[in-house]
This record gives sequence, C-alpha cells and structure tokens, in this order.
Amino acid sequence: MSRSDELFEEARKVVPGGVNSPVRAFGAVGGVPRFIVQGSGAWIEDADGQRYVDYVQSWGALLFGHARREIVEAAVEAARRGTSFGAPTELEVRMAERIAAMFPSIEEVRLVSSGTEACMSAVRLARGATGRAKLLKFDGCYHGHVDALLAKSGSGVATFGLPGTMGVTPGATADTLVAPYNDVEAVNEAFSALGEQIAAVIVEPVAANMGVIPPEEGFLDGLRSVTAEHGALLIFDEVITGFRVAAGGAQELYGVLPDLTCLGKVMGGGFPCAGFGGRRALMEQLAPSGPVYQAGTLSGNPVAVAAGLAALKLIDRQGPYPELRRGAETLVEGLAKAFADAGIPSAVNRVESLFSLFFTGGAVRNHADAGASDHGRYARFFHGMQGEGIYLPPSGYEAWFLSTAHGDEAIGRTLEAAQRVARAIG
Ligand code: KE4
Repeated sequence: MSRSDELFEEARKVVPGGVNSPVRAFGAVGGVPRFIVQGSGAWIEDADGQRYVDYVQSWGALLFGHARREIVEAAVEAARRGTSFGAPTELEVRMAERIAAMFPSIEEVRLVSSGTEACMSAVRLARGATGRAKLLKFDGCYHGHVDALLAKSGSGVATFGLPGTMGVTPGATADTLVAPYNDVEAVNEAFSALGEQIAAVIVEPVAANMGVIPPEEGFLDGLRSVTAEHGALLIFDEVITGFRVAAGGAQELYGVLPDLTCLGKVMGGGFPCAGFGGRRALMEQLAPSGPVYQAGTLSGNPVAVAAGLAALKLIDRQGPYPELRRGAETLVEGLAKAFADAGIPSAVNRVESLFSLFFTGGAVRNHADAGASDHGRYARFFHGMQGEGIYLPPSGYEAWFLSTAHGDEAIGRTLEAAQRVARAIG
C-alpha cells in the first residue's frame, strides 16, 4: 500500500468520504486521492515522495504558484502580530481600496471567508435591496453550496429549480429559476413571465464548473440589458474569473458591468479570503449601515488579507496575464496535437489562461454538451498523466489552472506526457 492509500484509509474513519471537499476524493475519475505534503511553484509532492506538475493550484487560488515567497512572508509576519482580532484593521481597508481600483463596477466591498459566503450574501443583498424573491441561475454554473443555488434544472427551458441534492428542501429552491447557459432567449422569456418578481440573475461570466464554457457573443450584454429593463440586479460570480482572466476579471475582459460581483480564490493567495462588492448605494444596504444582515467571525482575517494583498500587489508588479495566456496557448496547441495524432476527438475551451479539455467531437456550449463528452476517457487520461507526474483536475467538469510558475520546463513535460498517454488511451 502507498502512504496515500494508508492515509486515505485512516481519513475515511474520521472524515466523511476521507476528504473535506467532495471533488478531492477522485469520485469522478476513480482511484485513491494523493495526500499532498508540500508544494513549490508549479509542483506538488505527495506522501510517497512523488512530484507532480500541478494544474489544480488549490482550484485556482494560486495565481503565482505554491508557496510564493512574498505571500508566505506576508502571512507569517501578519500572524506574528496576532491571527485574528474580530475588530477592524487597516489592511482590510487597503484590500477593499485595491479591489475597488481593479473592478470598475465596485465602489464598496464586504470581505468574507469563502466564495460560498460571497455568493450567498450577494443573493441576500439583491433580494433585500429589490424586495423581490425570485433568482435566476444557469444550469451547470456553481456558486458554492448555498441551498437556494443548489438547484438543478427541471424539464423545459427556464424552469423552477429542483433541489440539486438531498438536504435542500423544495422550499429552498422554489424561488430559483434555472436556464441553459448561453441562452439569452430563455432568460428573456423568464423575465417576460416573471420580470417584476426576479431580484437577480447570477452567472459565472465565464462558466468554469462544467468545464470552461465561454459566454457567446451577446450573452452577457443580453443579461445586462434584460435585468436593467426589469429592475433586477446582475450578479457576476467571479470567484474563478476574478483576477485570473484579467486583473479586473471577466467584466474587464468583456466590458459588461454587473451590479454585484462575487470574488474569492486569488484574492486570498491560498488563504480563506473572499468578498462581494458593488456600487455604494447598494452595498450600504448591508448591516450595520442598512437592513440586510450579513456577518462573519473571520471576515477580513488579518493573516488571510495580508496574504491576499501580497498576491494583488504581485499582479500590479508582475502584470502576469500575457505570460499566463502564452502558457495556456502552448498547452492547448500541444494537447490538440497529441489527441489529433492519436486519432482521439477532443475539444478545448479557453478564455485567456483558463481552459478545460473535453473528449468530444463537437462544440461544448452548455451543460448538456459538457455532459455528453467522454468522461470515462477523461478518467483514463487523468490517471495516465498522474502516472507521468502530471496532476490534473480530478474531474472533466473542472478547469485547468495555470500559475506564473508554470514555465517552459513544466509545460514541456506536460506535453511530452500527453503525447504518450494519448497514444495509450487512443
Ligand atoms: P468556495 O466556497 O468553495 O470558496 O467557493 C465556491 C465557488 C463559488 N463560485 C465559483 C464560480 C466556484 O468555482 C466556487 C468553488 N469552486 C470549486 C472548484 N470548481 C472549489 C473546489 C471545491 O469545491 O473543493
């Protein structure tokens, strides 16, 4: 037995499924998860001393790779001054100022500890500010494990959401409408029927939880105009895209400004720091200024904020996006060649450095298309690459995350491995 096997056995005795977040259990690809002991730059090392080029990067939280010196030092220095006060600190002000400077639609930010909290709170604020109950989301988009947002689509086009998991009650999703991604017509129909009851539309401006699915021409603009027309709010869930597809996220890339933005991952530098923001008139309706309650013991935690600020300063200093994009272009080109050479139908959807791989012959433009791709082949590819020392997201529904630490050597190794594995799974 490997050390990871042993640890997984021990873990399953005291942790549900042996993991603290389901996707880590390798359910989508099979096999035993690797227990990781350390990371540096593009690399991670497991409990058996095996090293991997890592394309999970804490699910996109690490734009500058594992254990980036400036981020670690900022966290250590902050921790030495105290780990949490439950009182306001100057660094929280500096973090909010920096985010407001990076995101054109944001004047004020409320910090929280996870993307789930950011999305849950943004929805509550939208409902409180509009006095409306209904919420529209998109099939295949994930906004954290919020009851109202764990809704799966029923039959038909924009339908009332059904509970997406046990434990979520029909009442919790009764006000949630679910439409197909990239389908503006379905959204327009929903607003024609229920317009004045809809508080908000929440969307991943680049979907990245059903694999990466870019917004089609007119999709984001269409959401912007139909929500404005009906007095509903547009919420961009930029927990993944924020600070990753551009410094100012997808709203900078596509030039569509939402009313509220949810952020996370990169802004914590690998620590639990997330947030949501928007124009002052809206945000001031949050307690203690306004009637919409929202709170958190560790919100704006000084260690997490110090690490996050160090990450945002690196963005300003390093301007990482051209090199991230070039790395992704090289990878995507090489992967396409590897599968073409092996006679395997594949498609890669990419926005800047964010991309995912589908084993399918057709285009992937929504959840149904993503589901129709060959996930069994993805699992074989995943394990073949793991055997070559390349650690991919353990699900075909997840994005590959590059960091600035993924240089020519790491990418070169990845593509050489992909050539060999593609032939083996062909
Ligand atoms: P957290 O509560 O996991 O910090 O964030 C929830 C969330 C919100 N919005 C988007 C667009 C997200 O992708 C996420 C979480 N992303 C997943 C990976 N696709 C986190 C990995 C996990 O669940 O373990």
